[in-house]
Amino acid sequence: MSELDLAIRGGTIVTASDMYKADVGIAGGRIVAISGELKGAREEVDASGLWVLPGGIDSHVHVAQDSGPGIMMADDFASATASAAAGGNTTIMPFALQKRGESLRQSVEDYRKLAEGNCVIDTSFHLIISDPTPAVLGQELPALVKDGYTSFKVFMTYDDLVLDDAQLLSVFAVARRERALVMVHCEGYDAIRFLAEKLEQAGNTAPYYHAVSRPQVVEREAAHRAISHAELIDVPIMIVHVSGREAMEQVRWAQQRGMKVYAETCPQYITLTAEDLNGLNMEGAKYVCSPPPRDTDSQAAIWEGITQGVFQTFSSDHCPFRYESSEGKLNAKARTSFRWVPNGIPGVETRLPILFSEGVSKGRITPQKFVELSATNHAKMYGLYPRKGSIGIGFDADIALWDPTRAEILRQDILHHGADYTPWEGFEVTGWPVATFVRGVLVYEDGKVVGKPGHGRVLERGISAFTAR
Ligand code: DUC
Ligand code: ZN
Ligand code: ZN
Repeated sequence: MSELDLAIRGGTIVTASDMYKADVGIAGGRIVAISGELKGAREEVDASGLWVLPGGIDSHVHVAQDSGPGIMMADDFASATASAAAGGNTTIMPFALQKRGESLRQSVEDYRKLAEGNCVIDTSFHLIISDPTPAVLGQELPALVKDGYTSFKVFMTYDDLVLDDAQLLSVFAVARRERALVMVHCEGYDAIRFLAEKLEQAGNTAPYYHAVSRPQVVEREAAHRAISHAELIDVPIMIVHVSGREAMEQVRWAQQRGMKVYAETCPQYITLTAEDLNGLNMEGAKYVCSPPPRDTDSQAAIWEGITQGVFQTFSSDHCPFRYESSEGKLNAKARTSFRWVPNGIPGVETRLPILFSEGVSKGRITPQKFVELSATNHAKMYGLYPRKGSIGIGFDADIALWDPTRAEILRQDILHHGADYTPWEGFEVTGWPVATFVRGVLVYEDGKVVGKPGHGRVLERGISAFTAR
C-alpha cells in the first residue's frame, strides 16, 4: 500500500549542488522519498525530459504596497502570487511598509490582512522601516523579529522613506543585536535631489532623465556609506538591486576585506540599459525603476559578479504599475517630470526564464548555480531553510517542472500579472516552467494558473543563515 500522495517520475532533479535522475515522492505536502524508481502513489506526474527544480523563491517583490497619493500598484496578492506561480515560483517575499508616524506592528497586521486567504503560493514579509523611533527600535522591532519577521529594508533615498546616517546606524545596531538581516536601498538622497532639480530647471523632464538623475556614482557612494556603517556596527547587510559595475565593485571590495556584505541583482540589470528609458513620447516610463538600468559594460560587470560569487540572490524587484493608467505610469503629473513617474517594473513571472535563458542556456552559469541564485540562497538568506529552497527529504514539496529546451517569446498577452505591459515584450528565451507545485499541490500548468487563492500561506521565518555569529 502506498503512502505517497504524489510521485513525480522520470525527471532530472537539480539542486544547488547536484543534478541527477530520480523520482520524487510527496506525502502531506513534503518530499518524503527520492529514489531511482518509486512504486505506487495516489497521483503520478510524468516528468520525462523535464528538470525538477526547487520552486523559485523571489525574495524581493512589491505587492499592494502604498505608493503615494493617487498611485496604485497593479498587483494585489491574488494576481501577484498567480503571476509568480506561472513563472515557476513557490514563495514570494514582499514588504510590509511602515509609513511615518505609524506603528510598525500595525503596518504588518494591516498588510497581513491583505494577504491572508488570497495567495496562490506562499508568502513571507520583510519590513520597511521609515520611522525608527525609540519605540520602534526598542520594542516593536525586537518583538517582530521574535515573531518571525527577521529581515527589514531601509532606504537611503525617497522623501517619505529616506533615513539619515544616524537613523541607519540605529537600525543596523538593532539588526546586530537581534541577528536580523538589513536590506539596504543604496542611492544617495541629496545627490539625486540636486541632479533632479538641475535637470528640471533645464527642461529635461522626460522619463529618460530619471536615469540621468540617478547615475552610478550616486549608487556607489551610498553603497560605500552603507558598507562603512555596517563595518562600524559589525553587522551583516544585504545590498539589494545592485545595478552596475560601480556598486558591484564596492560589494566585492567589502567581501574581499572579509565583511559580511551580501548582494542581490535583478533581470533588468543584465538585459536592459538606460537607453530603454529613451522611448518615443512617454514609452520610456515603462522602464523607470530605481536604480535604473545602466549600460552594456555594467551588464558584463553584473555577470562578473554572478560568476565570482559576489551576488547571493537574483530577485525580480517586481514593482508593477499599469502604463495606461492615471494611477500608474501615465498619471497626470508624470508628463510634467520624470520625478512623478512611479518607480518600478513588473517581473515576478519573467525572472526565472530570463536568468535561465541568459545564464544556463547561454552557458554563463551551471544549472546548479541557477538553482542557488533563484531559490536556495533566498531560503538561506531569509530564514526559510531547510523548510524551503531545495529538493531533499523533509523539504516542502515546492517544485517547478522546467523544460530546459522550450523556446518562448515574452509577451504581455501570455503573462498573468496585473500590469498592462512587460518591459521584455518580444524578448526571446530558452527554458520555461511547465508546472508548479506548492506543498505538493499543483498551482500552475502549461499556461494556466490552477491554484486556489488561499492555498498560499503567510510564513514566519527563522534567523538568516547569513547573520549567524
Ligand atoms: N526600490 C525597490 O526596491 N523597488 C522599487 C522601487 C525602489 O526604489
Ligand atoms: Zn529599493
Ligand atoms: Zn524593490
